[in-house]
Amino acid sequence: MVTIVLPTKNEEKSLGRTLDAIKGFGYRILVVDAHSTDKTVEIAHAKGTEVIYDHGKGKGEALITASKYANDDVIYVDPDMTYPLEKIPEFVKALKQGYDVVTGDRVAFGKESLPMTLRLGDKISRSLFKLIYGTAVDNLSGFRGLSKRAIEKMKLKEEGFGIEAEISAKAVKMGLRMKDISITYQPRVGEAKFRPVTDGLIVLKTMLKYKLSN
Ligand SMILES: Nc1nc2c(ncn2[C@@H]2O[C@H](COP(=O)(O)OP(=O)(O)O)[C@@H](O)[C@H]2O)c(=O)[nH]1
Ligand SMILES: [Mg+2]
Repeated sequence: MVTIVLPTKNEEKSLGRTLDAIKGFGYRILVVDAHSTDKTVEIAHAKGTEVIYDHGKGKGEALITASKYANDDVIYVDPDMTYPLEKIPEFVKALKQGYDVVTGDRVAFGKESLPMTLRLGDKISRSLFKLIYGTAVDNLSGFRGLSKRAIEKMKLKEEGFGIEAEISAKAVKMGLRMKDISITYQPRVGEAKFRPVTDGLIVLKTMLKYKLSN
């Protein structure tokens, strides 16, 4: 069964609402938690959701850990109220049609989809990716679908926020079938974990790393 993976590090303000919004789809839901110190896990358990733990090394570690527990295609999405969760079935449909990497593209949607503060970083990341790999991807999107086949082939390694760039890079290099779905992006509920400079540089380094490696 398709698994929806929700990475959490202190997301008590938004996890409950996220779970309520997605439970009706009937997919398996898996919370991967970084030993949150707030009520995140309590909320997940109260809603009957399966919880597994990583070591808090970062979002990448969470997704890698979760993919070992998934037995089919995976949709992962930040449970921070930023992404249009009602689009999840559209992502699943694309995977079932044979796409391997489905990316929620915030940039393509236009000005309304991203706040000013995020737009510049996202444009830079997208343009650099195009320059290096020849195709534009919303490289910082936290809403994606991966086919079972892609997960097995990619053998993901990046434990931090470089994971998105690793997925995009490997998808292009391995010739996997990619599809973008235009999405909106809402202001975040709760505290952001992405550090613009430190993590931005990690994303850039990751893009270069997988261009240079085999
Ligand atoms: N399990 C786990 N989740 C994490 C970790 N670091 C960040 N997250 C989660 O990963 C998601 C992405 O982080 P976020 O702050 O939303 O970054 P942004 O979407 O790039 O601004 C959020 O749901 C975080 O709670 C971690 O070390 N482990
Ligand atoms: Mg987020």
